[in-house]
Order: sequence, then structure tokens, then C-alpha cells
Amino acid sequence: QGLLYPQRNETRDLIDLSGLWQFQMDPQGEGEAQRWFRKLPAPRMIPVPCSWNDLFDDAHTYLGLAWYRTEVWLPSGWRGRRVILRVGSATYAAKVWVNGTVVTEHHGGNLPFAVEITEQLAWDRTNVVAITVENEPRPERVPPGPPPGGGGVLGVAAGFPGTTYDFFPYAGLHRQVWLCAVPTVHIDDITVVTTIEGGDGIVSLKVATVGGYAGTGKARLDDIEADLGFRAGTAEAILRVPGARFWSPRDPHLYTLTVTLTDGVQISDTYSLDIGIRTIAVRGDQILLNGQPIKLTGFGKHEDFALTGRGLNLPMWIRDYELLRWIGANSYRTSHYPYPEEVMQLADQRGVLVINEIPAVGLNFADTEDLTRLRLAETRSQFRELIARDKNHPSTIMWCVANEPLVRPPDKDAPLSQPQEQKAIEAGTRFFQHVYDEVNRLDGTRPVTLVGVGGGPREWHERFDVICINRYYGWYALGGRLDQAAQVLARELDELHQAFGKPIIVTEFGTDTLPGTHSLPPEMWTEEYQVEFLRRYLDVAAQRPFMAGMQVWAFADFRTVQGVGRAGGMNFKGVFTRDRRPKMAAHFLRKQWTGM
Ligand code: E9O
Repeated sequence: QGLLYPQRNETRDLIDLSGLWQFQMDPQGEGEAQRWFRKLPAPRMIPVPCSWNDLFDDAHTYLGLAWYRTEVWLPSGWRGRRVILRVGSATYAAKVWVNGTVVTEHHGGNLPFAVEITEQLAWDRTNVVAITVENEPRPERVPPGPPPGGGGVLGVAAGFPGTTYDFFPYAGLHRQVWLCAVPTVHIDDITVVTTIEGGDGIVSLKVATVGGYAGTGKARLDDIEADLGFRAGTAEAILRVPGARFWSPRDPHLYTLTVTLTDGVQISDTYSLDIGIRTIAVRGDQILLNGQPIKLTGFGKHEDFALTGRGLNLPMWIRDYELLRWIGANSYRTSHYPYPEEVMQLADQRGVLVINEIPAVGLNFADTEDLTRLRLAETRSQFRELIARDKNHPSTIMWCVANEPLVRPPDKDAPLSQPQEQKAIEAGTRFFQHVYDEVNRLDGTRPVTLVGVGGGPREWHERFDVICINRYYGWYALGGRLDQAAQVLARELDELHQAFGKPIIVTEFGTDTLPGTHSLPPEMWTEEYQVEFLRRYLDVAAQRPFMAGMQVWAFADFRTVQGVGRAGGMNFKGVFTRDRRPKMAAHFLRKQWTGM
């Protein structure tokens, strides 16, 4: 099934089920046997979309099973059409009932899933939609849960709730739930690939339908049109745009592509998509956008805000895009999971370059082969969904397959023996080979990267098109010693460049900084130290023309699990506070990146 963003037009309609739903936690897992999909015994109200954790004290650290329930009356005009239920994001596992019948199950938060529910619907009464969601940190999932009794980032201490990463494991229905009415025979998927020939843009498209459409259609972009002839439900076409405006951060021009199923008289379905004409490629140590080298400036981010948690928060995103422009950033990474679809559309419109990452954070390869096999299956299915969702966004310039995979869990104190370590490195090499091949098969048009961290084996980078590294000399190592930190960083970048000759991006570097804390000379945790640290890193990069990008960790302070390394349950590496006030470092970066 395709994952085209829901649309309302002359042939399609939508109902957004956002609003207050009934909610009940089910720690004993008794709801299904007691038919809670019909009626919840003791519900309270909850907003959708939103995380549940910061709303109710008894749900704050609850990651187990919970029920959502709502009712919806369908418009009579929808009769005779297919009705599709689309869930934008349920973190982590979901099961869906319509009028008492299970219609689908889904694994993996942060990505949408859709299922046709026409058969289950009633037209003469209200329909009951019930969804269970749970976010149990299980070891076979991606991201994996911590080993039993273990967890804790950096081995400082076991965090609570236990995770293999530091951000808070928010749970719930995080994005909209939609009902979509579409024609029985309809456009299910569109794949657009753009290339450049001289001043012309070449737009190649593939259209897939549901219902084995065998008729004709049209593709239109401005006043350029192509005929579509469908066979077994699919058709292809190429549109040439003379003197095209190529999409770039400086001129993020979008064309509207409209695909129509029509016999020339009657229109049976239509769908419009905003596309950018651009190319992205790696040549030697450079990343080329439309044939020109680009350098990324920007951040690693999170989807994180007070009360809403990881729930869709469009005001936050609009503000974040304003601040990205204010500070002169041209890019960010979707650390450490896919962001909302609207946020990708905004990146297209505003000309922001996105490294698009799946939720593969906290992987380690000292765990059993069984676990590695299960995580590989999960990683691949999440990638299939991510690429299906985001393949047509010009802003996505690169796929990222994992953040900071490790040879062994960070909380294991005893080092692995030499042969054990070798085995784990090889297991990781095989894992990433599989993922790389899969991503390339699904989308051969974008570079693919892996984000490595200090101490991670270099072998794992070999497969990938771009070398991305997270480095913390001057913070987690060499704390307080910024001169030495800069030397170590410089030496390592030179070595990596020598070894790989590929583009290098530092995708994380930063220091925890308590807003309002100052010192002279600069000391750790102060605003002065954050500025000095960032200055050293940017200077080292500026002296190395081969560097393809620098992304600061992090854009804003964000909520973490509890632990002695995270004061107040926060990661304070933000350049902005959690409520988006600038720290000194924000002003510093703005000067660096805009010259203002
Ligand atoms: C991942 C990110 O989600 N990278 C972490 C960030 C952090 O602030 C976290 O928020 O902790 C940094 C990992 C640093 C590991 C450094 C090991 C250095 C050993 C010399």
C-alpha cells in the first residue's frame, strides 16, 4: 500500500479524527478479553495527537498497553467509496478495531499506516474506532529496549525509564488519525524522480493504482502534460520542463504535479503533489546539489515540547523553522526518528536540507544473533515505510540508517574479549550491508549514511556514501580542555579524510549548558563554554575545505529519562532552551552562519 499524504479534492474526502478521545491504561492486558474495543469501563479523556506521559501523573513513566476509543458518524455522500483509516504515528505498537473487528496491527512508532475499513463500517449509526498502543522497551525492537536490568546511556547509571538512548520514550497516538474516502479504483502511489539536462528539468514518474486500473490518465505540471496508459494498474511518464527553476535552499521552488485517471471526459480520481526538481549526488569528498557543492549548517533536532511530548505540535515546528532561518542554518537531521509529514512539506517549502533518519538508535552487536536478526527485519520494514512516505520530498537529501550503533551495550563495564569484539564488528558489518542494499534498492537516488560515535568501528562507515560522526572531545572526553579537544578533532578529521576520501559531516557536537550560568574563563556547563566549544569545532572545520557539514547537538534542550547525567530530566545541549529562547551560543552561531 502507498503512503500518499491524505488529500481532499473533487474525488477524495477526509475526516480528521483529532480531538478528545477516551483513554484507559490496561496494565493487566485484560481489555481485549473484556471487549474494551466496544466500551471502555472507566475512561478519561485524552487529546489526539499527544503523548500521554506529561498529562497524567500515573501515566508519566507508563509504557505498557493503553486503549484509545472514539466514535464517528460517516457522511452519506461517502457511500459507494472505499474508506481508509490512516494512523499518522502510534508509538510503538498498535492494534486497531473498527466496530469490534480487528482491522490491522502495526509496529514501529513515527511512521504512518493505512488500512481499508469499508467492509467494517456502518452507515446508519455511529462507528466505534478503538486503538491500543504500547511502547514497551523490548530488546528485539528498533530502537531496542535495554538488556534486562540494564540500560542507561553512557554507562553513567541506569536511567529511568530504562532506554538505550537519552531522550524520553514518549508514548501514544502522536499524529492525526484520518478517515479518507477514495474512489473504488484510485491512485495509490506516485514516485517522482528528477534529473537535470542543461537548463531543463526531467521529471520521471510512476503511478500505481488500487483496483488494477487499465484505462488512461494524465500527468500535468504547469502547462506541460503527458498521457498515461495504465497496464495492470501502473503507468509511467516523463515530463520535460524547459528552463526549469531548480529546487535549492536559495530558491526552494515547487511545481505542482497533478495525476488524473480519466478517459478524456470523466475524471475518476486525481491527486496533486508538490515536487522540487533537483539532483543530489556525492562526488569525491563533496555533496552536490544540482551539480554544485553544498555545505550543511544546522542541527540535530528532536520532536519534543512541554506537555505535548512527541505529539504533533505545529506551532513548535513553525517557530523552529523561523529560528532555523534566523540563525542561518540550512539543514537538520531528523534525529532519531522520522518527523511528521507536514514538517517534511515545510522543509520543501522553506528550502531546508534534511538528513532523514529511521529510529535505529541504541543498536549494539554484542547481543545474540537472534536479536540482531529481529532488529534487522524491523529496521528494514521501517525503512520501507519511511521511503514510501518521504521519497518525493526534495528536502530529503540523504537517508540515515542508524545513530551511534555500538559494538557492545554502553552499560557493560567489562570489555569484550578480542574475538568477541571482532565477532560483533562483523555482525554489524553484515547488518549494515543488508540495510544499505535495501535502501539502495528502494531509492537509488539519494546518498545513504550511518552516524557513528567515538569508539565505534570504522569498518561500518565503509559501505556508506557519506561519513557522519558524532564527537564530544571537550565534553564526554577531555572535559574542560578545549585546546587539546580541538587538536584531537583536527587530527581525526584529517585521518578520516585520508582513509575514506568521502564527504564528512560532524552530525553532533555540543555541551550541556544551563541557561543563565556564566563563567570567566569558560567552564563546563556555562554559556561561555558552549560558545567556546562550538567556536573551536567550527574553526577546525573551516580550515578543512573537505568538510561537508557541521550540525550542532542540539537545536533545543529536550526531555530525557531520569539519571545522574541529566539534571532535571533534561539534556541541556540545546542552543535554544526547551521553550525556544536563545542561549549565548545561538547568537554566536547566527554571526558565524549569517555574518550578521
Ligand atoms: C546521541 C544523542 O541522542 N548522542 C549522544 C547525545 C548526548 O548528549 C544524545 O543526546 O549524550 C552523545 C553520545 C556521546 C558518546 C561519547 C563517547 C565519547 C567517548 C570518548
